[in-house]
Amino acid sequence: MISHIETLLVDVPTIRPHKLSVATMNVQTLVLVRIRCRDGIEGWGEATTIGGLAYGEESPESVKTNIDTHIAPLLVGMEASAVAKAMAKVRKAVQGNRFAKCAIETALLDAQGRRLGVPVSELLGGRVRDRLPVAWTLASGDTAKDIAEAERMLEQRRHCIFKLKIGLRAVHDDVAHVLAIKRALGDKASVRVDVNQAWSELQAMRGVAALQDGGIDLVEQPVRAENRDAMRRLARRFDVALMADEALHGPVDAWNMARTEAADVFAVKIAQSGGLLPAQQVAAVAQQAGIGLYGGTMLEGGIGTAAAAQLCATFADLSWDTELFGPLLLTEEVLREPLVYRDFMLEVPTGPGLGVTIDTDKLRALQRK
Ligand code: MUC
Ligand code: MG
Repeated sequence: MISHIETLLVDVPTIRPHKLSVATMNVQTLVLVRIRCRDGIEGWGEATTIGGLAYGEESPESVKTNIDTHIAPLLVGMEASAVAKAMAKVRKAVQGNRFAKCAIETALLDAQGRRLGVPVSELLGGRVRDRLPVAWTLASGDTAKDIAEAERMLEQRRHCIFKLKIGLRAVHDDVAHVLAIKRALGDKASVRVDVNQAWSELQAMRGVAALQDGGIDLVEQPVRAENRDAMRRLARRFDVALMADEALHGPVDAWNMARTEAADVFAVKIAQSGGLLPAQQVAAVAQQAGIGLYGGTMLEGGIGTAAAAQLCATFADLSWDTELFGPLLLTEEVLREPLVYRDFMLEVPTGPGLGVTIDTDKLRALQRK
């Protein structure tokens, strides 16, 4: 039986400013959820977003308030091992709030995995892989710094796929920045960009053409999420892979994007999808439609990253890799044993549940009072 649900806000400085078109991050606020059960088992989940309300319509504070006030009371007293039943109740009673739902579902699955002695990946049908290729985001805002950072990552064999955050500057300045990095790295790396919705369709036509000519492998969400028609026209016009990110708020969006041929690749994110199970449905739609898969992140810490890794391990086809590097962008680790990044890969934890142990003393110290 679910006996107690607690939410914590944890503010962690980033290792350097992380510049997106929607926000510059110097701190990441992790929203962590702990579910305690009558049988002594507990589970953890995470609902982290980017830049307060700059990225999505849920803020860390709204996630906490809505879980504490509206979601937890629905669940306390319910059977903890009936995860689907608990989530059906939440999905029926609560509109939207996909990040909050993701944290709750993650914590319930973590607890259930621990109860049964299996990793969450086994509850999702089982693994196809134990290691995931991980991209790194270059977003210092400075071309020379980004090149030096990429060279370091290649040398350390940590990342050979780089995603560049653009959309803040004029299109030709952004393109010059990206192509300078691509020229410096050559064939040693895959270079991709994320515009985070910043371009109009006309800007995108100019920008994507130049990026494609310069050997860039993928362009992520160049235009507004709701402008599915522009995405479709861009996908049809260019050969470079076009990826949907903010446009995907779960399986219904996935189906509509697939039906209208509005993307070549889906960034599958557990939080944006509303949980691991809905994210698995997003992936299923993609696979049926011949759309490529990419394991996306909201720059979560160790708990959310482990959860996403458990899901991505179940994808038969993961042709566009993952970007599950969130913990590496943060100055503080909330896990007792950090996730293992080695040889350009993240190793998917093999222990029960999410396969990670929380450092509760550390968490108490970091927790927002
Ligand atoms: C996004 O839009 O993809 C993922 C990696 C990163 O640096 O930012 C996030 C958000
Ligand atoms: Mg993105």
